[in-house]
Amino acid sequence: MRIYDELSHNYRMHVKSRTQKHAMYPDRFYVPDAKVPWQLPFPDYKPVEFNAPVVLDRNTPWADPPDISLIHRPLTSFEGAILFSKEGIPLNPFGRTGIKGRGVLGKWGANFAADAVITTIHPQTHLFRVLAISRKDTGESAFPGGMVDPGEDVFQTRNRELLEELSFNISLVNPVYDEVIFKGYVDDPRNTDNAWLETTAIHTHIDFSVAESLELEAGDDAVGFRWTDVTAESIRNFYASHGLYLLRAMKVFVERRGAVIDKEAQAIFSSMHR
Ligand code: RP5
Repeated sequence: MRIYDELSHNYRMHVKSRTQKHAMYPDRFYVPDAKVPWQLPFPDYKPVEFNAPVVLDRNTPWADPPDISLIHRPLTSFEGAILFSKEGIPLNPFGRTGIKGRGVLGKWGANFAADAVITTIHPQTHLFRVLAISRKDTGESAFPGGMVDPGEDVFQTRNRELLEELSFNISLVNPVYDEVIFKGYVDDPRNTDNAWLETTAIHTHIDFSVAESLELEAGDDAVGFRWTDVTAESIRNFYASHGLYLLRAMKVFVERRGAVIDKEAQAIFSSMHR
């Protein structure tokens, strides 16, 4: 299967949200592909409920109260109207995950994040490179990013996370391009039936000379970073659904800017449909 079709299929079926999990989580109840949508009956479905102690702690400022009736903000999603259980609990818009509760996520329903997709193109190889961090929790390559704090817009979150995770002050850089390229569900291993990640991914393309001049240092949730060549293999190895957003970002960029890119990227893009 071609990489874009493979990643799109896995994303729509939220394979990682059903088969991977945070280290603290109990095993997920097995949800076969055919039983993912809530609309399809699954009378034997008995997922364990899990809420991390920090999420239940009243002194955790970023966590909602366990009693959902005490929440007064509207529960929203980039994916449209949220379904609710009979008890008034929000249901994951992509379907069953095999775990109930909020896991390690603070908010009932969507937990909103912002991600920085920073790319450049090597002038000799014409390979796309993307700035990837190694996540502290899983060790996987991921975009720098994090949760949107109250009162922040997504650009402020993106800028703050770049400073915290890479000591990168993006406001000092003159980008070729800086645009929101994705808003929606993230197939994240922390997702549960009742709490999940949604993100706004912002694609920033910078000249190679600018990329080379950056003095970056890993910090906070990032235990390392590197400029990663974008190949089919590196795209597949990205955390959550970050590889899919990266593919989309690069394709849109190439179409708009007519950039010279390497043969592998051309082959990948020619297999993508809008
Ligand atoms: C991902 O989790 C989002 O796309 C974002 O990269 C990240 C936010 O969570 P933390 O990095 O703050 O744990 O799903």
